[in-house]
Amino acid sequence: MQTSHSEKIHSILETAFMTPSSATDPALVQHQLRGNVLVVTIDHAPVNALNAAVRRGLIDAIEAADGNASVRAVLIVGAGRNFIAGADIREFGKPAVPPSLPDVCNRIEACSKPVVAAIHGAALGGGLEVALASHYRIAFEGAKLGLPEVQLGLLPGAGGTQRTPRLIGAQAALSLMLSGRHVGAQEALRTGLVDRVGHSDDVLTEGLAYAHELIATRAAPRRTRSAPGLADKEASTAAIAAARADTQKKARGLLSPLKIVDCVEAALNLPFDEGLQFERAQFLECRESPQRAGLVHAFFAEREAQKAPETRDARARALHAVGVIGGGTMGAGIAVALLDAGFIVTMIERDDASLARGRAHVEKVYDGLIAKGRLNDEAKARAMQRFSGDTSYDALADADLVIEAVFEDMAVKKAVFAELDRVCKQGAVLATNTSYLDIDELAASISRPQDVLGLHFFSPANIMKLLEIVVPARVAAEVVATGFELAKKLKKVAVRAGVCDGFIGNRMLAVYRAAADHLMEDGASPYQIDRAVRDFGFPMGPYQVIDLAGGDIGWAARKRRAASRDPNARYVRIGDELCERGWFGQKTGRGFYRYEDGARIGKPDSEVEAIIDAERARAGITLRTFDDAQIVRRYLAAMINEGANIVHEGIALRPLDVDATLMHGFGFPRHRGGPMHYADSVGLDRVLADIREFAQEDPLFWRASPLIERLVASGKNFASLNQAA
Ligand code: 3H9
Repeated sequence: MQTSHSEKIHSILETAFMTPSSATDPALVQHQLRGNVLVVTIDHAPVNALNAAVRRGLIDAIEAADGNASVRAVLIVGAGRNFIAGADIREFGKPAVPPSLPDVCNRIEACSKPVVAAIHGAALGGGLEVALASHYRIAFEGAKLGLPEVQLGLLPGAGGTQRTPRLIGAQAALSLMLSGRHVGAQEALRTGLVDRVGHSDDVLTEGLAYAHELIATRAAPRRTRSAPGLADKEASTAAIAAARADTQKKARGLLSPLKIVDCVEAALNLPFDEGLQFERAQFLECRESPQRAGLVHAFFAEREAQKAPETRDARARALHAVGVIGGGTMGAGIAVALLDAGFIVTMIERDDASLARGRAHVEKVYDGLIAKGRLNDEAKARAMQRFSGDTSYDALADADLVIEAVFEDMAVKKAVFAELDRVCKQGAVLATNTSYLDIDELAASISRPQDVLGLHFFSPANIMKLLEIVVPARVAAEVVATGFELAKKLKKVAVRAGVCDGFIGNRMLAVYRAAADHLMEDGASPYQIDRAVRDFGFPMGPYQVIDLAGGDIGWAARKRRAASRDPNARYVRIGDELCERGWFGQKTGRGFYRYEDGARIGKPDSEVEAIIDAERARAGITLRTFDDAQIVRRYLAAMINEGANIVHEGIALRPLDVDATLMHGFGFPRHRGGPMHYADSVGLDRVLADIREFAQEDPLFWRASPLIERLVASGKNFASLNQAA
């Protein structure tokens, strides 16, 4: 459908008698008289974002419509796959260029001829606001309408907060703007966001037919500013109060959600133009905030991270059938992620009993979703039809990709890979889900190292968005490209990582957790550390995470690494002490917290505090107090410094890859844009000064990254490295 529409629009653009709408950029908005309808086409690839030239072009087009007596109606359409994806996000943070989008929307609304918006694909943010300022709206099947500004730290700032509630009521408008979710054409029709749904493939023809119908019935411009959606003042007041109470609970320091509620209140209580002014002031405050900068950085970082050099240079191999080795929590989660993306999955386990357990793990994930009402039995049955299990590797002969998720032990993994080498067809991608083992060594152990890739999922693998694509030295570019293609199909954020202990995420985790341990031994309680980290914006503090994942996992890793640890490096034994008592966290009812009667939220434990005190005494620590800000400074400095080392060594391609990793795999607050963006926002020189100050106490742990030193010396920041790949 979209192709035919876009082809049509482009063929119109190529015809004669076209009037460029903007002297500065003639191609972006075109208008052409088709009979008595002025067709205004926005053609700004890839998503018709409303940059200055498009805004100017829209005003010119409406002026042209008003000034031409032959024009009886206006039809606004988007070329390509979308109507309009919103304001041009790349313009934020740069000097504003007139006309502003609110002025454009007001001009459209003031047009003396009926204006129809024909919506296909995305009509988001400012794009939907253009449609709301139009007088009539038709949305086509497959359209995505929404006001997602909140996800960028903004609010709809081109009349959206004033027009939407007038059109669909306060409650529905608040729900749309506070969630940022997209709605389809049918739902948009039901809520009153649009007037009709278009069913044909031909947006232009059906849009024109609608415009002609309006002309024939002498329909007048119908301005949303006068729509009656807020007529029931009592219901609107109640909806606003409820949204405010809910948002106060959930917003966690975010600026724009409460401002959205304030704007809807202004829509209810103020005349339209005053409401617009109020909205503008709130919008500008959000636009200038560091939260907006962080969230826009996050938006681009997760898209840029997908553009590894191999995805440009090589073609992905075809993927249909996938094998998963191991039916534990990780293997089952990976299997579910694959099934959800439509793959045929074969699970391999060593014997029937293990296979039955693996299958049960997979079913348990689906049953959990059914219990929460997110899935029905039929959908589960459909997914399970594509699932099979076997105890023989021979069942993988036709697999296009195999992902092993067995025990973290090099010898065990090598044995698995030897089998894969034996049975898999030529060209199959052989992937390991190892968290830290040397994938170069693993690849070198078989006859086809060019096919070996790291695919590091995070638990629960069907939920967590992050997928580290770990690139060993001898892998073929097309195998790496296949990893990125898989991530796209799984709807994951893929980040390219080099081979090292822990890759990007877990390597950083080890360091900032050590910084937390040092703080704890020096005098901060784990409860204070968790609170300070949560208040910064992480969903959980480090000790809550340990209790959730199981303290025994880190304990086993520490024991494994004991022999290779630098004997001069500071080592905090508190975690080991807890594990020696069998306190592994939630699953054992005790860890850093106490979980009474299966509670998921732990309570501080005085016995843990006594153990910490004893360890402090044993280590001869002179106790100090830290305020929350000091805790966060150390925690973040350790994270940023290791992130810089990772970029310096080429393990991550750019700082933005580190940001995407921490945001999608480790709960780094999105509105702060990831640790590297955060470092830039506080000033890299300040971070370096912190590291140097902390180094006076522990020079071994706090060694400033050469990359930070170099950037500070040359007056640059991490952002300056994000362009180069
Ligand atoms: C707003 O409107 C404020 C107003 O209320 C008030 C103003 C006064 N600008 O995602 P994709 C780029 S705030 C600039 O991979 P898809 C994107 O970076 C805005 N660029 O494609 C990528 O570039 P590249 C509210 C944008 O098909 C390319 O387009 N709107 C914008 O998977 C393709 O993007 C939003 O928040 C933009 N607005 O998904 C909508 N949008 O090729 C944000 C995209 O160089 N956009 N790009 O990597 C989206 O949700 C998705 O991009 C969309 C397409 C669903 C449209």
